[in-house]
Amino acid sequence: MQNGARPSFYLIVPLFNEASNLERLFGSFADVGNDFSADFDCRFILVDDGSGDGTAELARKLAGGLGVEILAHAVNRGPGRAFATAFEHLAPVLKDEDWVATMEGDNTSRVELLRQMMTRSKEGYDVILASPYMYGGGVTNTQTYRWFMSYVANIFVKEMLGISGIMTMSSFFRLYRGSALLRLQDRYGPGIVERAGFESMVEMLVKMVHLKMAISEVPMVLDTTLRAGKSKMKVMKTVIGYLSLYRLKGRWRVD
Ligand SMILES: Nc1nc2c(ncn2[C@@H]2O[C@H](COP(=O)(O)OP(=O)(O)O)[C@@H](O)[C@H]2O)c(=O)[nH]1
Ligand SMILES: [Mg+2]
Repeated sequence: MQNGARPSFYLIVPLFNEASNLERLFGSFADVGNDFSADFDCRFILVDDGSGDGTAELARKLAGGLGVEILAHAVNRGPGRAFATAFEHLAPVLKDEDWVATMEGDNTSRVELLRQMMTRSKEGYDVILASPYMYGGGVTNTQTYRWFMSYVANIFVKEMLGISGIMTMSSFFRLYRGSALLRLQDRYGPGIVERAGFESMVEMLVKMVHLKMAISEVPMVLDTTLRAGKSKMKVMKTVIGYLSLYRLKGRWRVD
């Protein structure tokens, strides 16, 4: 998987019925390769989560020559399980000096921000979040009610978990230091996250806060017109998922 000499830059993307977004997504992989392949071996890890629209098949067709690995769940298990599958897959090869980015598969994660995220992380951060809710970020072309729900959920989750100083809790688009993921794996197991749903992104941050990791953010404007198709997030399931974190956060504490 690695040629040993250079650090790796891994990009993990969970996919559920994203066939219509794949061509553009692979274009983004080429952009990431251009930006990072001078310093890193770039590897793209896609996790197809039981899609019924031919996502995995199309991804295999488009993958040629780009350093893409496609992992697949036979049935839909949720984005948290997809991330756990990818982190477990990385566990045997991940090194301190590697970097791991995670992002959405619907082209709403703006990959050109990865350069800025990398610059920021070199100041010593363990994770950099792409943040629609910080100053300079934003959400555009989204129905007001959807934006409002997401905004309120973000505030509510922070209040519930007693976390302050982080503007965006739920974004998929992040850049992790390899050594930070290795510490998380050491403490919480190779998959790191145990929640199956969208709340797994918040779980990950709770665990990082418990381990006193350094977290920073860069502003991102989230533009949902960049994706083909609709959101796959199930609202009630996600609300229940967020609430379940309250019960679990104590169990994840480190002392
Ligand atoms: N593995 C997996 N990924 C999912 C699932 N639902 C959504 N995703 C992916 O998670 C990302 C975010 O989902 P999306 O539908 O864009 O949610 P939104 O951005 O909150 O509207 C996208 O890359 C989806 O393909 C799922 O059940 N399993
Ligand atoms: Mg999305």
